[in-house]
Amino acid sequence: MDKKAQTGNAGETHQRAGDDQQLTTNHGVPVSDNQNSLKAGSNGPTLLEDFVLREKIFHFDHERIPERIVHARGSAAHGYFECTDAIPDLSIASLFAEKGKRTPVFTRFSTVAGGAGSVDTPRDVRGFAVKFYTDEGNWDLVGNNIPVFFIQDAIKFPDLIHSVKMEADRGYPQAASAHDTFWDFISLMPETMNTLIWAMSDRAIPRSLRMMQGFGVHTFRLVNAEGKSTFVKFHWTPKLGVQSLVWDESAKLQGADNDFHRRDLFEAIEAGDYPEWELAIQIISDELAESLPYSVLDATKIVPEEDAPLRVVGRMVLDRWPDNFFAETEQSAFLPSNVVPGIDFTNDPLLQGRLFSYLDTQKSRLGTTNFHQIPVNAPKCPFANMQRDGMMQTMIPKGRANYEPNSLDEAGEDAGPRETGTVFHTYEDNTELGNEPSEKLRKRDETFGDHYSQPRQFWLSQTDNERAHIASAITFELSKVSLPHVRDRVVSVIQNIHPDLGRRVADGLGIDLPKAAKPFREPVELAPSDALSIQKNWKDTLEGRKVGILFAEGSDKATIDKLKSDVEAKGGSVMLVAPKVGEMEVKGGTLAADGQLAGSPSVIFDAVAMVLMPEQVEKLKKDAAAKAWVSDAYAHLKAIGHCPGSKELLDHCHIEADEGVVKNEDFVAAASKRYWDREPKVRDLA
Ligand code: HDE
Repeated sequence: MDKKAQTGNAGETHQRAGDDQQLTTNHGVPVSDNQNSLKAGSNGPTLLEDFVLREKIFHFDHERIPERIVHARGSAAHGYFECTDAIPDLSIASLFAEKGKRTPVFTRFSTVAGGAGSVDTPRDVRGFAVKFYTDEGNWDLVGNNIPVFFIQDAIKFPDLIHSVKMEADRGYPQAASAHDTFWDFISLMPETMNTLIWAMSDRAIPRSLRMMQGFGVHTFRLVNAEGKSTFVKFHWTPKLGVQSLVWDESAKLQGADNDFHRRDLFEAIEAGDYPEWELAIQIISDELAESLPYSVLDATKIVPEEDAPLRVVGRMVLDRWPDNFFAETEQSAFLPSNVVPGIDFTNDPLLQGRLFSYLDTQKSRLGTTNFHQIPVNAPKCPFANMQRDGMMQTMIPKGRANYEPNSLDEAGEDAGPRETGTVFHTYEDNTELGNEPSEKLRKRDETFGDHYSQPRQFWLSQTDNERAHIASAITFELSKVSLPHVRDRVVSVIQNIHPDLGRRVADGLGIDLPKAAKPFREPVELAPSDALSIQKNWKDTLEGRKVGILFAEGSDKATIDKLKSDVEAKGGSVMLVAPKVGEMEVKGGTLAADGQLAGSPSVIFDAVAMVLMPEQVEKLKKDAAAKAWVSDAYAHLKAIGHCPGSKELLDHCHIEADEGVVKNEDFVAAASKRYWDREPKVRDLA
């Protein structure tokens, strides 16, 4: 009997209604009329007999499934992982076996707190989940864009999430941490401090999903053919560099384009401008792990790149948008417990809890233990076992072999799958890092009690401007907290990160500086690390960036064409914006805009240029959308290109000349940067 036919992959069913296809019911019955229900007379009642109507409405009524309890809003794409540096010395994982080997992937990015229909640019951690369909099973690296997590032990996860989600009685705020319950929890749980400072930094307002790092967060282990284990952390580095928004820009984007990140990912893939990341491993030798003043099993801590450098092992390219959002993105199920031979867990107590949670949640979200048969979740290698039945079973196993051991083969029947070939062996040593397997206890390693050394290291590693953003972000969030004792407690706790931070936030809020809280364990001095700063690693490039060019009737076409082709030559994309979208007369021909001014505010661009005649500027000076276009671009520290005609609009908006406000001739060189030095001129930072 053909074993593959008995137990192979769930097939992909593509249901397409095309011009040449007859419309049918779900049971294949051809439908004669999709416009009118069946009635007793044209003014008569609808008949219960109408199975076409009933089936259609029945199906519609049940189209939604429960959204993810966290990470509900997400966007995903298909692609591949290519090994660029084989590591058979470290792992037998087949995807790392040889240079050039490609493994299909499905990658989903998400916000954490908001619902599925919430916005793309709140201040929030972003999920970065990758499913590798390896030839020895699926490996899911379910990470975030921040390398640390708020809590150390899975038992605190429901509390953390309850506190950050909309408040239980009032149902708001949606997709925001700026409220009482989150800060109440945070202030009582100093282990959150390291992730908090990351989450209050510009990391939490990424410019694009294509411009975020990703991290596996936990320490994992690679296991080689000799059974030797090596601790590693996984890092994704975006080819386009890491870029963030400024807070005012991200807040305004929530009105201008709810789908800012999803649209950007879709458009990039449609344009063939495929998002790409490098995957690196950070190898943490046992000696290093033992010498560090914190535990590598503590997910609230990083291991600085200066201590354990990154070794690039591959790249991921996302080159295909899902055919159907629900079937693939919504129904995708990622499980940290999905590992393959050569990759294994560590005793990180947060990771250990995740190994249970993700399997469990799929039953309530996808409704069946057979969620692994949904095409996006099914392995692309054959799978075979004795698990049977359950709701929505779509496979048809043949034969009697649904138990093991059996001797059916002795009677010439198929006996079912056996354990042969490469198998997953759990790494057995449980005495690493000084662990003493002992009596049952509810206890953490002592070093887990150091809550402040790393957030202080993060603070000291930032530029002055980034520090101002962190202090302002905490000030903003606490300004939304209505319980004074919570605000005070946060300020007393964050003083342990750095006295400056506490002072600046107290000052920004206009409250007295409370006494610093007593740390559970005195912090140690850690050397600052440049890798922790976005601005120190900023990549001046137009690749993947979008430029808006404002024009109107009578503008000079040659100037617009040149600006457009120069930006595109540097890898950027251009959107033409005008007060009207229809084709209009311009000097040298006709031109149609891609977007109307009122619906294409400058927040959706990385840099803007204007090609306008003086008489058009006179009109635009009375248009609030035009003034906001210019003033916001300036306030969001973007390059602004202008011609002699449009300069008047800048003056009208009180835009002061600086390095980023340039003539159109110099625009392309200026457009790849943000002008941080301008910030003190446009807002009062804490
Ligand atoms: Fe998750 N997390 N998580 N998480 N998580 C989920 O699983 C959970 C944690 C992360 O695009 C849920 O299928 C527990 C850390 C991502 O579908 C749920 C704990 C990290 C995604 C769940 C954590 C993450 C999730 C909700 C503490 C970064 C979205 C739906 C022990 C390393 C995956 C689902 C996607 C999703 C539980 C902590 C990242 C409920 C119990 C740490 C990227 O099972």
